[in-house]
Amino acid sequence: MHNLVLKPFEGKKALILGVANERSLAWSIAQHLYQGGARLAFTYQGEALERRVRPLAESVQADIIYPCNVSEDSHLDSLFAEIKNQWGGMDILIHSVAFANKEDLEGRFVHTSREGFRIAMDISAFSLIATARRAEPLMEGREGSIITLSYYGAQKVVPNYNIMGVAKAALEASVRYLAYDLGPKKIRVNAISAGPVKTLAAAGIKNFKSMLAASEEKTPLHENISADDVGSLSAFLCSSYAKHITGSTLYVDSGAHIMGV
Ligand code: 0WE
Repeated sequence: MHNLVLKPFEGKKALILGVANERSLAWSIAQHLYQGGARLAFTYQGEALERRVRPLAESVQADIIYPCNVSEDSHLDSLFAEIKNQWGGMDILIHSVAFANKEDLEGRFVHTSREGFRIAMDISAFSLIATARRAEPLMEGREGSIITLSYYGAQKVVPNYNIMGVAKAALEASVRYLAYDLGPKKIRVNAISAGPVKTLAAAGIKNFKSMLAASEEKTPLHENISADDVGSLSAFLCSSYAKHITGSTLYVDSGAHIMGV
């Protein structure tokens, strides 16, 4: 039996991609890791987001705050070089990044363009492979944990989620193949499939408010989740309590995914 560990992440180094503001799921994950004693690194994309991310990162004494566009191999190379320089290695990778063109998140899926498909798959799915590949040598001998964020639209049709559903399906499958590849290195790879939360990624999505209301109705627990629920599941997944959990997609959705009608 275990005792409860007060600082489960003491001495651990965590890289977090995808904080946009204080409502971000990635920010809640960061706070849980920080409270557990981890040292943190953050990335941001562009100056507008830098102004949001920098104060948050400083409030948790981040060691590294670095620009990174995940569609640029050169950005990823310099990010991981910086981590190797400053930390010598890393233990935790949080991938909380997704993008599709706004016009591909409404209307008919059959109208998805080649370029819209490419960009959604590149930023939302390939970026996990690209970051995991660079994290692998830095996690050598350290029992690493990699977590990405998914959504139920990967498994079943959610109207208007469209190309993001296809990208999240590719992401969840990538989690399994990465878990297989990195397993011998004792690196675990998992996805968290979160219920809808009002974050920046949800802003500007048509009828999101009514979706939240409908989703609350339909869940067995009759309540929507919060970013904090994603943070606490991440803390569990990064801890040794989850040492034999890999390749999984875990739902934090108040039970929504078990429902038929
Ligand atoms: O994965 C997501 C959304 C990710 C996302 C959000 C945006 C908004 C701004 C990806 N690309 C963009 N592109 C933009 O220009 N979610 C799980 C939230 C979400 O998005 C939906 C949902 C839900 C839930 C879109 C349609 C229907 C449901």
